[in-house]
This record gives sequence, C-alpha cells and structure tokens, in this order.
Amino acid sequence: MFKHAIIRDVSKNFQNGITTSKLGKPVYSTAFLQHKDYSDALEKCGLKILSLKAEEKSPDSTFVEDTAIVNEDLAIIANLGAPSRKGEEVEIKKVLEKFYNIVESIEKPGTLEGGDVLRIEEDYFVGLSQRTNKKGALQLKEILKTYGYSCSLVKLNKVLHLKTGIAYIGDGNLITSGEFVKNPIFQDFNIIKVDKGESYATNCIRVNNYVLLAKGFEKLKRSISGLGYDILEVDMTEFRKMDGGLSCLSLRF
Ligand code: CIR
Repeated sequence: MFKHAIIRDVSKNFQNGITTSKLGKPVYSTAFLQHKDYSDALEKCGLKILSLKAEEKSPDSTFVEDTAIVNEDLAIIANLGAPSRKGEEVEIKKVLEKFYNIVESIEKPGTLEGGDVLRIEEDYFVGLSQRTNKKGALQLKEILKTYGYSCSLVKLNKVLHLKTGIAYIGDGNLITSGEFVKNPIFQDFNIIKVDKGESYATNCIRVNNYVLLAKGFEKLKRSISGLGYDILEVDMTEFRKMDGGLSCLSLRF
C-alpha cells in the first residue's frame, strides 16, 4: 500500500515548459484547480500529501515523477535528460532523504527520467527514450539488482516516456497503446489495448484501492471498471497540453 505522495504546485509560467502537443497554451488558473483535484484524489486513496511550493524557474517541475524512482526499499534520484529540467531533482533529493535511509543517484553521462521507469511487481522496465539513455538505464538496473529487482530495457520509438504508452494496474493487467501493444516483452500480461483516440488516457495509475484515470475517456473507463476496479477521474486537459499525464504529477510510496 502507498502511504505518501510528493507533489509540487504548478508554477505560474507552466506554459513555458517543454511540449510537443498542439493543443494550445495551458491556462494557469485551470491547471491550478486540476492539480488540487488530483491532490484530493490521492488523498481519497489514503495518501498523505507532501506539497512542495512551485518553482517558478522550472516550468516543468510540477511533473515530479521524472525526478526520482521510489519504492519500499530506496529512492533513486534521476539525472533528467531534458537540459531545461536539470536541477529539478535537487529539492526532491532533500525531501526524500527525510523518508529514506538509502538514497542513490543516477550520475552523468547517464540520464534517466522517472516517466521512463515502469514497475510491475518485482520487475522494472526502463524506456530508452530521448530523455533516458542506455548508461542511465544500466545504472538503474545495477542499483535495483542489489535490492532484488529485475530490470529490462525497452526501446521507445515514438512516445515521450515509457509510461506515456503503458501502465500497470495490478493483477497482471497492463494498459497499453501504440508501439507497446504488440511488444513481445509484455505479451505475458493481460493486455488492455487503448483505442487510438483515447491513447492519452493510457497513463493511468493504480493507487491502493483505486485507479486514477484522465476524465473523458469513456471506452477505457468501461474496460477498467469491467475488470472490477473503482475509478477516480481527474480532469487533465491543462497537463495534457504540456505532455503530462497522471503518473507524472506525483511520487508515490
Ligand atoms: C516534459 O516534456 O518534460 C514535460 N513537459 C512533461 C513531462 C511528463 N512527465 C512524464 O511523462 N513522466
């Protein structure tokens, strides 16, 4: 069970972050309210929320997931691959040191962003992306091995991060879209294929007794609730404009 979540308030210059989407500029006041709803949803899942102040110099810093990998044994501080995001991990490291006795780090020339790291039970999968390089992924693999976790590397072709296109919601159920639907590495799971028109919603998260899902994706919602999960929907329109999804907005442990 997760007990804690670290989130970071949306900065007023959020719209100056990196994006590939063509959905227009996010509206700060709406993003602020959506972030509050997200935090409330995590609270409803039973998490204690640690909310960090917005960092105005780092427009993407609300996407805290990319700064670290956390599990029940240790925290691993990322070395972000996007030049404009370097340094976001500094404050997160200080915070995580209060929770963890063991805090490791990915070091240059390795780069790694948390959005590329998917945990499925005791196995990890790391996306080799524009943000995570092989050296970073192999460092992570070595660290995780010490704690008894396996780690496989997955080459990405199109999506930003591995978890843009894949999510594990427990009980062998893997939500996948696009390039991951037929990837042999995931074929032993119960694959729930997301329709092309709903691919944004692939990035959902299982948090204790609930699955958090982006609002407005009815087909995927039906598939997930058909598997017996209780769903909490969160409106994510403004974060989507900046290529962010539900997993990106918190570190959960
Ligand atoms: C970026 O491009 O870095 C941010 N605008 C979005 C990061 C999304 N994070 C994630 O998928 N884990």
